[in-house]
Amino acid sequence: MDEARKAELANYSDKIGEGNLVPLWDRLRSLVTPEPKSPCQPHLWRYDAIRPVLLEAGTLLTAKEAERRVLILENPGMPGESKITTSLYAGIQLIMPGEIAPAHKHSQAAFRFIIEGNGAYTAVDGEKSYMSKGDLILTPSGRWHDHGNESDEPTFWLDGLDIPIVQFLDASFFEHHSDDEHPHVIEDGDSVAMYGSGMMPVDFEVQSPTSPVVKYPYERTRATLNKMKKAGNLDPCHGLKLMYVNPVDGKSAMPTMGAFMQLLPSGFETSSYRSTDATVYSVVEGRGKTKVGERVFEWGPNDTFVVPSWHHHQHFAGDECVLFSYSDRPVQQALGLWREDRGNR
Ligand code: GTQ
Repeated sequence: MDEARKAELANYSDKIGEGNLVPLWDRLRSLVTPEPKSPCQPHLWRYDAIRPVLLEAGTLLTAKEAERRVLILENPGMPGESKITTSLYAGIQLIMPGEIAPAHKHSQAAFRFIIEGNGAYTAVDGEKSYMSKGDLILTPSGRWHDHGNESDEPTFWLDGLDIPIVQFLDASFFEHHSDDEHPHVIEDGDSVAMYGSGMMPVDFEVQSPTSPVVKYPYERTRATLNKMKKAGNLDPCHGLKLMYVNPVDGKSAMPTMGAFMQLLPSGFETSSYRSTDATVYSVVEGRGKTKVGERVFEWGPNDTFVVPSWHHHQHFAGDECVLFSYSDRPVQQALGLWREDRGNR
């Protein structure tokens, strides 16, 4: 294009810009990309580096003062945005013995994936779920929740929330409870017994797209993985992989976040895989490494790492490994956008 025409088009852009109009021909290639193009970067956070500084925060402010004593895992490709992927949030939360993180509710859905400690709890609408390592506890959108620690050890967990999705949709509401704790009215484990044992109360009415099971205990998850291991049938891309489901409809336990647990036998190498759901991993057991594009991340128990959308990756298990992960897969599937590529590279 000659200089005169370029100047003419630039003039035109300036002129219509005053009316809040923009020519699509300047933007089309960056708006509609041939493949996912994300600011999200692959990254790993070592638990050994987080634990001491989070404990230090434990001496600086109480859980009540902080409301939630959390260090956000912020993706280095999106500084200042409090996101681990473009659509999801991650943080590591600490609650010290005797503390209470006061009751509140918000539109954002959350889960807690327990990393360290035994005997702290989350109460959801008054149902207490006591925490052990590897448990998944759901806090669905709009439900009261408070956290407490009745044990004598600090308790750490991974918080996964759909904050960026709710932000994108401008649908955020938040409220404090009038008391620090919503009255605790239901015994621990009630929801697992009522809805998560292959049976349901006969007149159960679905009131929410989130699973009525509040806690998915690691004991059960691990036992299922052990059974799968005995049965064999390893998937070349995933090893043995489970999805946390809502027993009401067999879909994802949460509508905005998919959660998974996988086992990689000792020495197992996964085939190259990519999918459009950027995925956050939390290492439960074992040591290994993950190759993401040209980068290699070595990980061990309680480390967190993120694989961005549509990045080729492969896992290499050292000893037998168990990996928890979550992503926005149910959102993409509901919208017909989710894609995977099982290799050939
Ligand atoms: O525990 O309710 O990491 O509201 C971020 C926001 C945790 C929580 C977070 C929250 C919470």
